Amino acid sequence: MSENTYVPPKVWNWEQENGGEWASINAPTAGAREEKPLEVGKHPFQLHSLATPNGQKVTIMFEELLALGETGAEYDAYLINIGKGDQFGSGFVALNPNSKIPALEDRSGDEPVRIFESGSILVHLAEKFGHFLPKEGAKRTEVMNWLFWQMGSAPYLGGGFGHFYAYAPEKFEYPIDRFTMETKRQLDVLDKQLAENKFIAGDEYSIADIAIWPWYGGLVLGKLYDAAEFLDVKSYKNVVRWAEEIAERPAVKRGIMVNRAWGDDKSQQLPERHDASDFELRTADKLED
Ligand SMILES: N[C@@H](CCC(=O)N[C@@H](CS)C(=O)NCC(=O)O)C(=O)O
Repeated sequence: MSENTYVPPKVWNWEQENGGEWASINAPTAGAREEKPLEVGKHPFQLHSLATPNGQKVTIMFEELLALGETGAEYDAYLINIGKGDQFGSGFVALNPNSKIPALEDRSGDEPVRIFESGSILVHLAEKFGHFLPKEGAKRTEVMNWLFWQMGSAPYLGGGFGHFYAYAPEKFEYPIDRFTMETKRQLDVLDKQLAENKFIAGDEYSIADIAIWPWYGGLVLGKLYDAAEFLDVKSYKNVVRWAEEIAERPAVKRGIMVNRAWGDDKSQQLPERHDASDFELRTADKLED
């Protein structure tokens, strides 16, 4: 157990420089920090996001809908650089008062509709286009069960395990132990479910898979927090089988490129997407030439 001499004061005070990654953007207050309108493109859907796991859920969903021939799902995807604080611009805050990506505007109807929280966005799109969410009955409930499971569980993986294992300024044993235990428990929940089912909610690919894969699929495929060995992800064989299968879907391959603007392989980054041809013509390697 690490030695700790911290005694909480009677009233907490914000010390801006706590040294952790993201310290420069985190604050205990909400609301816009600067006047900054959002751009508006030509398509019915205007997405403002970043290719983190939460952002990837939505771009995968759009690419899956387009792959099914739903041309009404065309979208403009604009980059929100959360490291630079774009999420605190007035235009973004009007779309999502919680200042977190992903945020979507649906301009397909008479009045624009704002949608924030990735789960709400997935349900909105699934209902609008009639795909990846059964319309009624037990099958719909099971998809919703797992969709809400993801929303409640991933903060322990990202904000808990990922934060203390990868981002905190020092390694503290207590939180790493606590959140590793919980992350492994969650992986075991998924492993047991996927031992009995091809996809998360049964026989069919659904928004539950689309929500869970970027987090837990990413983790077992070694793409999150450099933690695959530490968590012994290979032992979750059913999760690995499912994650590898979903990674091969062409729409998933495209979806994870959108709003990505970091990493070594620039051919796999499409910082903004405004047209299907952008995957061929406007990846970061091509924009540099
Ligand atoms: N529950 C939210 C979580 C969104 C979220 O945490 N987004 C992160 C990136 S993965 C973010 O925008 N962080 C910026 C910040 O906290 O300032 C959802 O599912 O949409």
